[in-house]
Amino acid sequence: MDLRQGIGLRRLGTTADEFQQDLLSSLYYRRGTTVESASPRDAYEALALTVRDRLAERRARTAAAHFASNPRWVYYLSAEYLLGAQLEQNLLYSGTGDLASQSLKVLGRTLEEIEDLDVEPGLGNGGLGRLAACLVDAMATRDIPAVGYGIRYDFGIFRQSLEGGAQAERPDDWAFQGNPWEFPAPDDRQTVGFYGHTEPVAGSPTRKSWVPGEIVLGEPSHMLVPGYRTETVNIVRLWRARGSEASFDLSRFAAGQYAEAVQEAVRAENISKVLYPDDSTELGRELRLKQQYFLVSCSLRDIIRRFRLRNEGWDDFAEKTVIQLNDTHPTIAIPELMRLLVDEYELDWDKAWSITRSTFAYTCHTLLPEALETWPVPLFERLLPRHLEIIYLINMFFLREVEARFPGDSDRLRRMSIIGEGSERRVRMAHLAVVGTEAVNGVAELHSKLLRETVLQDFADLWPAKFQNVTNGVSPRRFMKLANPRLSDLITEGLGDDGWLNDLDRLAGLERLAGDASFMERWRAVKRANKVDLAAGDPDSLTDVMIKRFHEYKRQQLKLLHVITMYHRIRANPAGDWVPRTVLFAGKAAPAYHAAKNIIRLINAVGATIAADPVVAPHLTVVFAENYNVTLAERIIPAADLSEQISLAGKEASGTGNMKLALNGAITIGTLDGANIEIRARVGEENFFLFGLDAFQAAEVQISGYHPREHYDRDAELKAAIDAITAGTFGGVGREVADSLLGWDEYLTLADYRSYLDCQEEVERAWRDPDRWTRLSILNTAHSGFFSADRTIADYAARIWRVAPVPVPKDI
Ligand code: Z2T
Repeated sequence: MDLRQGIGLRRLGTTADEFQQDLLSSLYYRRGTTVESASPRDAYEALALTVRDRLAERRARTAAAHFASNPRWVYYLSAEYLLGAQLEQNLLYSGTGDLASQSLKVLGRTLEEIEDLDVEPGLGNGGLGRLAACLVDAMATRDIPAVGYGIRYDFGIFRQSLEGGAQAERPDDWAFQGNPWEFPAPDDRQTVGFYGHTEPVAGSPTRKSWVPGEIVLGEPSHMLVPGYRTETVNIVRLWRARGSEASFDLSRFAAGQYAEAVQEAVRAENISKVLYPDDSTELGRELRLKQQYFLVSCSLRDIIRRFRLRNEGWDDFAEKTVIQLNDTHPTIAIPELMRLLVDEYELDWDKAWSITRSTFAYTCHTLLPEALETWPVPLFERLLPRHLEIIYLINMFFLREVEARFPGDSDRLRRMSIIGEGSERRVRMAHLAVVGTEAVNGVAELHSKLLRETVLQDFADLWPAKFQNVTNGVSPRRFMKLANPRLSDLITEGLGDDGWLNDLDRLAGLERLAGDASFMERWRAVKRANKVDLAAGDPDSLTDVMIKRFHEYKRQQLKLLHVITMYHRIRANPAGDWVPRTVLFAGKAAPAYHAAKNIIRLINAVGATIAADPVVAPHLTVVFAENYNVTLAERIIPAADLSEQISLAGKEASGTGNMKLALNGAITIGTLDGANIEIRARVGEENFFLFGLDAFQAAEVQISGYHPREHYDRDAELKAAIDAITAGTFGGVGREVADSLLGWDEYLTLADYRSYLDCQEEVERAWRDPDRWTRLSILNTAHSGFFSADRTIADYAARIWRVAPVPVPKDI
């Protein structure tokens, strides 16, 4: 690649005049309209293109610098990205916010109204997808040469609304009006095969030729991922499935068989049609496996193409390439790379295996058994026959290695095999991911430890050095600067400069202001103003938020039992000195997850009962905010006083909402689970509300036989809360919730109830002392700098990827 690629590129103007000229050019020449007839949408698109141009110029220089230095590249493979709205972020990262507000005046528009048109691409479910977005942000900020690969779903995560208090789902046609942030790259399209059969290759014992039965095109487009306060602009490349030209049957069309004429194309395009809306459960659907292979096949060929631009042969491939697998979703990349190397590039098996193993690394995001992906062997065999053969070979060599280390331990072989031999044979993707990678990491200290000691214990025995921890982190730009400008300005003033935005440990400097009366007063005023903006409940009430996907292990039902108990207490003593609270829930439930949807319905029924009760309503409000997404999170988090992180210990791998809330000065009430433990260790025990069983105790309770009814019988308030549900106090809604709590209570909700209620009283004691609360809040922010995604990326870069930054010169 020619170093001069970026030279001679016209630098775009940085004055208000020049920006306005470019805005008008975008409007006239790219939107094809005029100032007089420009709609708000035209203004939005013209602005987006003008801002995008500034980043594109940096992107061109980034590409030139990266290709010139031929570095080790990081490829992040993820089935999900929750990038959030792009306009505000790109204004910030290109430093054009003021220019944009100024220039929009010529169109008679304000930036605020234009920002409302910026739709977030909801290409993910929750934590895992948002983590991918925070990590690509931090990779660019840290000048790491990286590409994120994903799927460009036509429909993102469903839009949630409440109908009669129950969750209803509508499709999310996010790009219906176009997406100005995306660059199509049709020249880089790939073809992907499915089904068919394999044939032996004459003269080679290991090579096979795969004759697919279906061919689909993958068309890439990319979104720009700028770094903050640096020149680097990386990309996220998203693949969209298309039928080939041959998939349109002209003769059928001519015969009037319109549906049949396009059926093959429709089948192809269905692959990237919709994001599977399951957080932490696996459905095992054929289309999902197709999506995974589609992502992997397109991305690996693209990675090889990029490697070939700068290198010859295969000797340097692993040295120049690291591919991070975001959970097991892209794990078929391991047999796919083997297939490409052995069958197509004719490398011998051992050489191919050594390249493959040293190219990949795997991040695991769960411990829940139902979230560990396995695929039925017959399905695999039909869809990806050659990959199954390769997996069998990988497994054979692997089990030989185990046998050599642990001779005669057939139990161990059975446990560790990539093929599970239950009532039906299944491919265990997590096992494949551990066997085929150089490093495996969990996403918080406790999670990584439990991985080593439980689900992956046999593998940790065999390869102890392979297992690592990399604690998650979040983008301080998006979740502080953009989401909470008031607090960010105050922090900058307190610290003297805004260097903290890409060096988050500097927040520790706030510690000395935690007792400063005027600073505390202003801190409180910021929180109050954010609550006024959010407009959910009285801004002077304690804003208690539980915002995350709905899942029984996260225990929204525990929060609800607390709400019902508060309701009972207030009714019993209306004149009591109650701490006014607004309890805000937000989150989606997987559409087929009935138990979670019942909890949503019950929350709304309880909320309605409370709102209609003149005795209780002045003290307690329950709000359910519909359609939780990144945009809504950015509004709620700055307004939160109390952060609910109450999962059963040992179940939440990390959590990242917990980090965002702590950074914004919310105090956590939480169990010793996931990253809560690390948050508590950093902010200090006295600044964190801890309750409940720890992971060890929870496991003991479950092993020794758990009887939820014993808690119900013993605790009058708990009994009253559950009885109110069954007695119909909330309109008869939620009986299934009560039945499951009393019947088996898989996540020990009742066991932690009393401890949780006691802890909430501790919370109220702190709240009644505003200075104490404000101090807690400031200290939470001050000591959460570790949870920057920039630190997470520094850890991956040093310990897993072994890559160094490649700064992009301004004058390349
Ligand atoms: C997901 O969001 C998470 C784990 C999954 O396991 C799947 C999805 Cl879609 C397969 C979450 C974890 O539940 C959460 O604890 C963690 O913080 C997040 O991933 C990012 O690591």
